Amino acid sequence: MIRFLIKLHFAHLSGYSFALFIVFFAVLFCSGCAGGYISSATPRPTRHTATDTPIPTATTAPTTTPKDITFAGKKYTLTFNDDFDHFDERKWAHCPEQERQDAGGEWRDSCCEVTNGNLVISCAIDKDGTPISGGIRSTGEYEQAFGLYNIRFKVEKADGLWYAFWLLTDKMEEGSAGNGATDGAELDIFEYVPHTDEFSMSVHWDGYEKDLKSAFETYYPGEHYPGGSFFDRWHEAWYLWDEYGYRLYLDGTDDSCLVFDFPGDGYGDGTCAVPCDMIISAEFGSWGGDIDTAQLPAHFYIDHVRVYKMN
Ligand SMILES: [Ca+2]
Ligand SMILES: [Ca+2]
Repeated sequence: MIRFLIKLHFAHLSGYSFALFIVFFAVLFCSGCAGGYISSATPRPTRHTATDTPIPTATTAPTTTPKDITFAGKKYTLTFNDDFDHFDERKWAHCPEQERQDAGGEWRDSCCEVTNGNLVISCAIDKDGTPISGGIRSTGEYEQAFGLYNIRFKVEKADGLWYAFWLLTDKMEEGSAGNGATDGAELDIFEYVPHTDEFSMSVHWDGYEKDLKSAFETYYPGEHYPGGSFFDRWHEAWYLWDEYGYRLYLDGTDDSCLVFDFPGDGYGDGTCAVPCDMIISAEFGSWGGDIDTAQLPAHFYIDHVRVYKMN
C-alpha cells in the first residue's frame, strides 16, 4: 500500500510540498480508519485461485470488427476503433514529454511508434542514462462516459517499470472533492508490473490533493498461463464501465475470466459518470523493482483498442 501511495504521489503530486505530502498521508489513513475508502487493510474477495481458474488460451485477432456486439447479455455499438495501421493523429496525441515517477524516468515522444500493425511503446535507457518510455492519450475529439473497452496487448518482462491502460477525466486535475467518484475519476483499467507479476485495477477519485481516495485490487496472472508466464503472448482485456461499477475480464468474456469487480457504490459512492480520455503508457519507477537489473529494451505492444457504448 505504501509503495502504491508513493507511486501515486510521484505520479500526480510531484509539484506539491513535503508538508502537503504529510497531510495527504494523514488524511488518507484517517479516512481508512473510518472506513471511508477501500484500503489494503480491507479484506478482499478472492477472485481466482489456481484450482478454480481455467488456463486461458491465446486470443486470435478478428479479421473484421463488428459494429454491434452482445456482451454479458447486453447490446453494444462500436464508437471507437483503432487497429494501429498507422499513427492516427485524429485519435491520439503523445502524452507531453515530462519527468515521471521516482526513478528519474522521462516520457519521450520517440518511445511511441506504430509499426507492423501495432502501437509499440519502448522502454529503454537513453545514452545519458535516463530511463525513457512513453504514452499516448486519446484526443479531445474522443471522450466517453461509460462503455465497454477492449484492448489486445502483449508485454515483455523487465524490472523497473510497469505498463498501463487507463482512463482520466480532466476534472481530476482540478480536484473533484465531494460527490464521490460520480463527478470524475482516474480509472486504471489495468497496470501490470512485470517484476512482481502484479496486474491491478484501480479507481482514484476526489482529486489528487488532500481529498484523494483510492481503491485497488491485484491479480497475479502468471500462474494461470502455460510456463507460468504472462509475458510474450497476446492478451485481450475487456473493461465494462456502467452504472453498476467497473469490471475487468481477461482473455475471455465468460464469468470465469472476470478478474476484477468493483461495484460503484462501494468504490466511490457511485460510478464515475463523466467522460474520460484513454491513456496507454509505460513508465519507470520504484514500484516496478530495481531498474539496475532491468532487461532492456522492453516493449508494450498494442494490436487494437475498441470502445463500445451500450445501446
Ligand atoms: Ca468527487
Ligand atoms: Ca493491429
